[in-house]
Amino acid sequence: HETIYLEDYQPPAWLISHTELRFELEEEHTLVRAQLSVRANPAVADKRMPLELFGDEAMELCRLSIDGQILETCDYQRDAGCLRIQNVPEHFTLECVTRLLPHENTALEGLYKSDGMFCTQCEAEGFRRITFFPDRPDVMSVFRTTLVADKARYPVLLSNGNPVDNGEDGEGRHWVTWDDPWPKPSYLFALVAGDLALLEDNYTTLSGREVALRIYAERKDLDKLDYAMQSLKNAMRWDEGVYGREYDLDIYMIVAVDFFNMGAMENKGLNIFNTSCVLAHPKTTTDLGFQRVEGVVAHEYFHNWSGNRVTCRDWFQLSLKEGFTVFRDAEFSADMNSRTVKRIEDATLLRTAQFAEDGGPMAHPVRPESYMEISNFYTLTVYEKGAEVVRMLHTLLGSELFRKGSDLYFERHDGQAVTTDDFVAAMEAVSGRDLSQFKRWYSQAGTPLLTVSDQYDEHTGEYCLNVRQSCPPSPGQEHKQPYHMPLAMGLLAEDGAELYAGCLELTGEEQQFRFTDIASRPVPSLLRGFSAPVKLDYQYSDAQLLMLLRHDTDGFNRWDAGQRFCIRLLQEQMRRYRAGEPMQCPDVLISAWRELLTDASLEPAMVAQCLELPSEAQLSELAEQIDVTAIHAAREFMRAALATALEQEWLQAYQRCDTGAAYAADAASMGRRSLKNLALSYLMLTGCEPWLELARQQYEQSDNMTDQLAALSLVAHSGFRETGAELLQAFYQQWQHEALVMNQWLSVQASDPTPGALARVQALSTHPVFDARNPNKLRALIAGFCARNLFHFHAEDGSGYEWLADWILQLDRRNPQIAARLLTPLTRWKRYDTERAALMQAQLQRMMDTAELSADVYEVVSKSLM
Ligand code: HT7
Ligand code: ZN
Repeated sequence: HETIYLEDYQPPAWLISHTELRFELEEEHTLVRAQLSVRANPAVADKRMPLELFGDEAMELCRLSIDGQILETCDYQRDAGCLRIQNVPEHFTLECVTRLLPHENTALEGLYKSDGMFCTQCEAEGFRRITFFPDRPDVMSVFRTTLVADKARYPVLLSNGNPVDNGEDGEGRHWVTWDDPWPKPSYLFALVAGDLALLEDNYTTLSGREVALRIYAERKDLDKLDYAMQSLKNAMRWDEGVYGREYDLDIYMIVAVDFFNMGAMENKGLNIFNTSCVLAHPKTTTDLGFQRVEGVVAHEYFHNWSGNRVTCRDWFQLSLKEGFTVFRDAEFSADMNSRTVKRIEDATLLRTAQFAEDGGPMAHPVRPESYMEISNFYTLTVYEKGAEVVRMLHTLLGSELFRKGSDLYFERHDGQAVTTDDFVAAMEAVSGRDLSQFKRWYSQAGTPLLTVSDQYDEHTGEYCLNVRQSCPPSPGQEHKQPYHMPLAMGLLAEDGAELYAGCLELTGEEQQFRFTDIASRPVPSLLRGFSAPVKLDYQYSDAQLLMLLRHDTDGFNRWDAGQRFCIRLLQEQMRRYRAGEPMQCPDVLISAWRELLTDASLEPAMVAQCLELPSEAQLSELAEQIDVTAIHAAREFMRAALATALEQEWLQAYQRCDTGAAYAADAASMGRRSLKNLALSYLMLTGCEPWLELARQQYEQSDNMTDQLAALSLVAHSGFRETGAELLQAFYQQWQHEALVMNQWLSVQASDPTPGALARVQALSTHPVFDARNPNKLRALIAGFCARNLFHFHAEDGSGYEWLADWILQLDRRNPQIAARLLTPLTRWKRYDTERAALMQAQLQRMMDTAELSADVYEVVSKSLM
């Protein structure tokens, strides 16, 4: 498997101004005729460069011609995914006919079938599975596409742009031609053909353009499209208001498909969505699901500018569009819901999963320098850390200058394929600032650590903060240079009064900041709002953390202080557990939580965030060496202790939040439900019958999936095994025909921490609702067990590891992208005790010894074993 390097980038020698495609979609095969208008790139001096087209090795080439002249096999070279033609004229038309087998395409890249409908996924390199093409993001072309198919089976025929012509072809076949006036790279091409139902609406842009909004899904799901439609309209309005960006075609389409490797895809004018990111109905979708739909619909819409109008020069620049777009969707969600809660969720994801990626064998900079398989680089680092990098630019420049920078970026590069340097250059131009040091965020991997200490002189009233930054080595990067970052902070007096609030800029390895006229020793509130994606080490006392939890004016840091305190206590219980000492839950924690729980003036969503203990995954990420058993034991002990000590308060909070109001998908109602279900989870931990009854009642009487599923999972994961089994069966009976609900059903069982977990998931893998060809089902069952049932996945005998490796080997032949993604938990083997590490390593080695691994799995396995 070959490695591609950023430093080897060369501009394309040949450009394609127009691409005309004709798809004959049939049951046994699809014929694709592509006509490309090719011309030499005037910016490349050497006009004798061969024309290089990418095309999947397995794709059948039926005919190839230049200006009508058929090429024989001796006229071109075809090897490993590439077709080269020497001595071509400066301008010509290339015609290429390929024959595809979409119904046999289980990789879900290129053209494939999902539940009987044809659809495509071309990012990153799927177009080369459709036809031979310079399938690289810096070759942008205008597409005209004709789809021909049986009218009864496929009444709906869609592609990018606007429909410009249609007709009947006889023998029950019909055709539609679509024209997309905006030049685009091939990764943004899409088609859909199927028997689909439609929800239609319209939108008038700020400048008065009428846009038809169409969301397509299977007929049975038509009642689940309203929330996505509303989210789309909100996103369109928001992008006009906040970024001054309008939509640019007459139609905006979204299609829901059940077989999809990721969440959704921003194809120009024709987004294709995983059903899990577009369908939403109170009865079948949880609050988390609603929020996901809102966020992903907005994300794909925002790509129309940050991704489509201005795209990436090469795949190393992926974060140019993904980091920026995640930042945009996060700000949108913050504006639509609770800003602080959104920030807490994002910071938690970063600290738990992205920091782990940064510390693992697949660690890479936001702009990677090399890859074997680009699909492996759609990562938390590129997306989430990339978004944090854009957020830091926003913080450093302020929102006005940032908006000017974004305007300039879009104006300078509209219609171009550019780099992260171009993005930063626009920010430099409007601010007059030198951001060259800042760009290290794009080139250096790893999570920086800020070590902060302070001194206070009570005679002079001077307070001094010393900040040291460092960053551990990562693969291929031994030494790191200091970063430029914003450190938002405040100083609080012992009684909680705020003495200072502001934002420091860090640039040096070690810096001192002095504050004068400080009347008494202050408590620093550091890294407010998680102003940089770093780890923070400051030796807070317990009292200081509890004071910040009570009084910090920054909501994020209030929550964070509480979390830091809990982490400290949990780590102490882990130590006790290992030493065979009794574990303890101190009274200070109980009273602090009582205070939060009984303060009805606090936002329920925030209280719920504060009263959730750090997850086992986060505690793992924080550990020097991960002790799965001690983490599980300490956390479970603490949860049980808090459940018993605050039983009355949990009940009161439950009752306060259980308003009896009909379901609403707004932030306040979601917040109440989250606190209510958290309270129920603690009540259930007491093991008392009345709370089982309460949970059962909630299960039976709730009018929404959030409450029903919460009750189900609490009972199913409890010691009340019989009732748990009964509810699981009832749930199955009620929802067996709703695929997305069945994913939840699988997921609840896969994450059940009670004994016998592996046997349960093994049995579920042969259950009729499970389908190993469907990525959502695989994620529910396999990731549900391996990533959300850590105690059992890491069973001492290595059975969890072996089960996962069996799956990876089986899936790799079918869907390499999914196989490589599911592999992640095994890549972290070096973080565990010697015995577990050896067992995990052995499974990786077993995979490595297997012939014909895909590039996807090979890259992850080989880098993990280094
Ligand atoms: N830009 C989209 C990426 C994507 C993707 C990548 C690899 C394999 C399958 C995929 N499906 C979608 C999604 C996004 O970030 O908006
Ligand atoms: Zn994206």
